Amino acid sequence: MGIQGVMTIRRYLSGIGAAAGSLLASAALANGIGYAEPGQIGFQGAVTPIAQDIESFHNYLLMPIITAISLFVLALLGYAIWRFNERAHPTPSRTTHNSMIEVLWTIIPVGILVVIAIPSFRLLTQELVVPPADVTLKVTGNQWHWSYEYPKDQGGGFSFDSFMKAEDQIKPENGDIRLLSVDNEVVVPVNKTVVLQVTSADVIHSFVIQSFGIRIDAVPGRMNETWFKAEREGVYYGQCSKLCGKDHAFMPIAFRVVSDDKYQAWLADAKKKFAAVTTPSAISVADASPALHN
Ligand SMILES: [Cu+2]
Repeated sequence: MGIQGVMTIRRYLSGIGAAAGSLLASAALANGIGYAEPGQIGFQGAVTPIAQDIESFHNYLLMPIITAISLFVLALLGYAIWRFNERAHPTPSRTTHNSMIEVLWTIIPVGILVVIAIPSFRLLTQELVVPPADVTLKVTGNQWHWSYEYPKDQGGGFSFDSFMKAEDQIKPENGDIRLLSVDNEVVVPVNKTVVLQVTSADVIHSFVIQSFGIRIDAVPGRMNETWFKAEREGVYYGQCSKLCGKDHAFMPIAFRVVSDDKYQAWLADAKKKFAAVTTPSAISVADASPALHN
């Protein structure tokens, strides 16, 4: 083969490389940050350290182990079918015990579980040990919407309900997403530790925002705490993740992460806008008896 041929092959190979590269890049881009793309496989883009750790724990530890075990079992199965079928192996062995193999198939799985457990517990500790808060928010699940309260000592002192936008209010040109956008978004500052105190006014709901790596149950009569520190501005969506009644699928969560200045400006506006409503308990009374609410 002459130099011409080598060049052609090289061009061809680099073409394949570029195609594979752009395929990979578009696959990575297909994962929406803050919401799921149609046909997406894998996690929504992570914007907190915890969400990044969850993602790498899954991608670089769990997936390789699961894949290796599945391939190993498949190979064993194939080997047994090929080697020990009746035609290939007419007189079967009468062996019932083999101490070596029995010790191995106990020790090796235990070893694998320990390898998984150590980083898993480390991750759980990070999630469950709540650091000192820059902003604290009370989140209440209701059938079927979320309400949020900003405490007074942090410049808040108001609360509001957040309902899913109806189909006819969705404006894709404004960034609205069907079944996810809400009338009142929660606004929080970027790079600040936000602690959420989560409870419910009626049945058990579950508060989840994938890109923040948070998932916590909202249980009536109980307060659960979780936290996040978003490192990127943007709008991040979540959904109720515990079957809570007929509109379970229609009580989305929308958090807008903004710069500190924008957050302070929003806080000042929101205080006026939501001044009429004081506490979530006042909201639930108003919901139950509209006649009391003027
Ligand atoms: Cu719910």
